[in-house]
This record gives sequence, C-alpha cells and structure tokens, in this order.
Amino acid sequence: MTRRPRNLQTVEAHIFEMQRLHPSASGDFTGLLNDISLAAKIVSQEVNKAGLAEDILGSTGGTNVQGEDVQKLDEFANHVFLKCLGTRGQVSIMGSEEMEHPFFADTREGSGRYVVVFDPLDGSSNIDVNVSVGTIFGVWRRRSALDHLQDEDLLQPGSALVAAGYVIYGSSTMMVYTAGHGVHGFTMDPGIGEFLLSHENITTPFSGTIYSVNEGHEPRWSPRVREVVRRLKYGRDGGGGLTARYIGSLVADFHRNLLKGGIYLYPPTDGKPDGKLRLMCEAAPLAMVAEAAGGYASDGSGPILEIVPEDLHMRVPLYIGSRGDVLWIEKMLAQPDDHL
Ligand code: AHM
Ligand code: MG
Repeated sequence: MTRRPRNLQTVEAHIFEMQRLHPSASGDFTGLLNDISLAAKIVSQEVNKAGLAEDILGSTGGTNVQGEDVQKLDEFANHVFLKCLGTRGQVSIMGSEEMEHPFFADTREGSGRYVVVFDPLDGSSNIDVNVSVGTIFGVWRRRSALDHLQDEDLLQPGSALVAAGYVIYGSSTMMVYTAGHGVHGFTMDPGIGEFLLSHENITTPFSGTIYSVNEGHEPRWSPRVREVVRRLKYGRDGGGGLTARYIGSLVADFHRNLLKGGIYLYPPTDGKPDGKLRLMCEAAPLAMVAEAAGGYASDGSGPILEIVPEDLHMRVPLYIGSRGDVLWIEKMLAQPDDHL
C-alpha cells in the first residue's frame, strides 16, 4: 500500500488556518503568534552558534574578535522577543523572567489587545555544555482600557490564557503551541528556516513511565515529598516503579514527558518553600499545554491554572505531566502524616 505524502504546513499557515475557526478574528492574534515564531527562529539560530561565540571565535572580557559585545544568550533572547512582539502594537504589556518589571509596549500602531509573558531562555545554565534549552510563552487578553492598564491586566491566572507554548532548542528546534484547539508541534527545517507541522494534536498518556525530579534536593524535601518520590521509584499500588530522567531543563524534561508520558516535579524545599519555578513565565503556560494535551499541572494542592499571581515573578511548586500521575501525587500530599 502506498502512503500519501503528508501536506507540508508551516507554523504560520497553521496559525492562519486556526484563525478561520474564529470568523470575527482581527488577525492580531495570528500576527502575534507569528511574531513569536519569528523570534524563536532568530533565537534558535543564535543558540546553535553558542559554542562558536564563546569557544572558537573567542571572547575576551565581554567582546568578541570583531570588537562587538558578547551578549549573554538569555539577554539576547529576551531582547529578540521584546523586539519581535513589541513593535506591531498588538501587545500592550510584556513580562519576562529576565526583567524585574513589566514592559509597556508602544501601542500607537495597534490594538494593544494582548499581554505576553515569557521565559526567553529557560535552563540557560545548560548552554555551556550543549544541552537543550527552551523558551516558554503565555498570551493573555488585556482586561482594562488601554489608557488605564492595571495590575490585573498582567496578573491573570493560567485559566485566562488564550494561548501558550514553548520552543525547544534541542537536537532539532521545535515549537509547540496551543490556542485552545489541540496542542501542535512544528519542527524547524534549518535548510529553509521554517517550522513545519510534525506533531499534530499531541495527546499525553494518562499515566506514564518516567519521573523527572532533581533528587539532589532530597535532603531539603519534606518527609511527604520524599515518600512520594520513593513510591514513584519503587512502585505504588502494587505496580512497578518508574524510570528517572532529569535533564535540568524544564522545557526539555516537559517535552519528553508530554510525548512519552511521565511527570516532572519541582517540589518545595527547606530553602525554597515555593519551589523554584515561576508561575507566570513557566508553570502556567506549560500547565495550559499539559491540560490541552490531556495532562494536568498542580502545585501539590490544586490546579496551577487556578492560581492568581501576586506578582510577575511569583514562584510555585510544580507537579506536571500525565494526569493520573499528578492526581496521585495530589492525593498523596493531602494525606495526614500517619497515613503515609
Ligand atoms: P532558569 O529559569 O533560571 O533557567 O531555572 C529554571 C530551570 C528549569 O529549566 C529546570 O527544570 C530547573 O531550573 C532546574 O533546577 P535545579 O538545578 O534545581 O534542578
Ligand atoms: Mg526559567
């Protein structure tokens, strides 16, 4: 039997097609997602050259051989996202893990209808050793009038996200996004510089075979978290234990678990009672992706998507991935100590 070749579809064409599901759409949202894919292409190009810039071209005291400033890649990525998203006028507020305060964009040319929060280069400490890093983004609708923007325009819960996704700069670069109609993945063809649809309608298994956590933090976990991880490892309810995979790059760990089934955990520790990961830049956007694929994300007591941020950089414990596994963790964490 001959298989019909799949139609090639770029991420831009896919986003445009999705727009047709909303006949009244102005095109601003489509433009915004396209700008995100443009920024991702630029960052991808630069991430691929990371070793060259530092090790081969040789940087001395912050300048390279051409006498240009060598910018840290996370600062570079931040700049690229600000530039790509901030010039068309469809975004009014941008928040970034790299910036203490939100950035209010010039909206004279557009509607300023959207608020975007991103982590431009998550896991950037991995770049030096050629390990995958990623970008995470979340898109909300502005709530107040443009000339009366308030905290609540930025500090919205994940349940109000209109789109979210990530880019993984790995053995290939992939962009994965959801705008509420499934989760779709696109792989970059470096020859033509396009993201092509490679993973349509991603769904994640209800329970997985992988757990991902930094067990080096175990001495600082609560006894309850320690017990949860022990059971994941040795088996629970009569079943076998899971296998461990931890890259230390949230996007890469999340992406693998999304496709294969599994859970990622960043529990609170003695020194970090709210964990490490940021609600708006990391946890909420990935929670939207996880849920749109059939998974779930929790802070240990309830859905990440329901948490209203207190500030842009608020941190939360994170348990995310296969729905059945995350629900099991929630149940375990809710038990009284003497039931463990
Ligand atoms: P970053 O945003 O400063 O890069 O930190 C987030 C990263 C995640 O990508 C990763 O999962 C986690 O920090 C690793 O932390 P740890 O070294 O404590 O395991
Ligand atoms: Mg980060």
